[in-house]
Amino acid sequence: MSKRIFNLSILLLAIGITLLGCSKREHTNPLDPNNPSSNVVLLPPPAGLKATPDYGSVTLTWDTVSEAKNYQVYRGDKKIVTIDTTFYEDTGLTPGKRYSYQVASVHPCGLGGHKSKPVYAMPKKGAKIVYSKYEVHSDDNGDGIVNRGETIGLDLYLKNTGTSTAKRVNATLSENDLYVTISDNIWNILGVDLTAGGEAYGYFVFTVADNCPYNHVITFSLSITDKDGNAWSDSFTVAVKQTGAKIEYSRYEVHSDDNGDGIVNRGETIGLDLYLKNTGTSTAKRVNATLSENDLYVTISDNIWNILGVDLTAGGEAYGYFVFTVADNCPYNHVITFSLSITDKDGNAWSDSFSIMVK
Ligand SMILES: [Ca+2]
Ligand SMILES: [Ca+2]
Repeated sequence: MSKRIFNLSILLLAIGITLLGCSKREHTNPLDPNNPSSNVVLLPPPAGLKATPDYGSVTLTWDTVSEAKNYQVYRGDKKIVTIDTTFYEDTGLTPGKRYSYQVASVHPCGLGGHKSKPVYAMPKKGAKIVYSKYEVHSDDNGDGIVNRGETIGLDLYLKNTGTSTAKRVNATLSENDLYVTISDNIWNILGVDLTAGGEAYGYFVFTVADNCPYNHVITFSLSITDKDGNAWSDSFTVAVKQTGAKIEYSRYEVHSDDNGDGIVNRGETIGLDLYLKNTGTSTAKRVNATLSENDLYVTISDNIWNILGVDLTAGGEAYGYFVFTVADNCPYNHVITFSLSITDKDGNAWSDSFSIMVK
């Protein structure tokens, strides 16, 4: 046998003995004289174990043990989970019953160490009402998104995450926001009973100011009570978004010209029906458009879309009237490029352009 192979054999033997010590130890009677002495030193239990009761649950937290692979959590004598975090929420517990918990550190080879000293917790009894979710019930442009300048009807859902029924639940909404005015702040299903796990919704109304910045986040506070004198507070946020409207140039028609042939000729004053289209996903409110050009041969005399303030629904089209004059010395086949600047009430701004050839 060469020296190299001999060394390899020694190494494999050493690994084998280590693995044997690691895997057998847990199942071996320490009084058994055949118990192989192991070089594995079990890890100490984590310090700082805390048990915090909630409604029907207990949350455990503990300090990290630096060498631990993971942790074994015991409820009473029963190992309920092996986990690699330093927290665990034990749910589905009986309110009012006392539970004990211990945690052990697991060595990288898989052996669990000694358990920590037990800690105790008693899951709470009773009702607990919290914010669950909201849905936009109504808004001005009908896209279901909270936009600035809109009055919003909000379906607000509350949930009972406790263990018993809350009777005659009442909720009021408040905020401390420069851009928001609540006009209906009382939950309109006053007095509903909410069973454990149950959900119910009420209706609130608020208005967002015209000058509210986009992506502004409104924080609402909820104050909730029930007949039995319980009181809870919760909060939730609503973001103010830009609308999904997008206004673009669609087409034009010559509404009037000097010789009545419907063609733009030099020397003519042209009345133009200009069509705009909403290719976005929500209504653009109070649309405004102005026309401009940078052309030696063109003078615009009416550059404001004359149907100012029209609302354009998603997919909708509307036209306005513009007037311009083409100079007498404009070359034939000259192409005029017009620019469009478009805005709406929600502060959206779009630009587009189109061209007309002088024949
Ligand atoms: Ca909206
Ligand atoms: Ca003409």
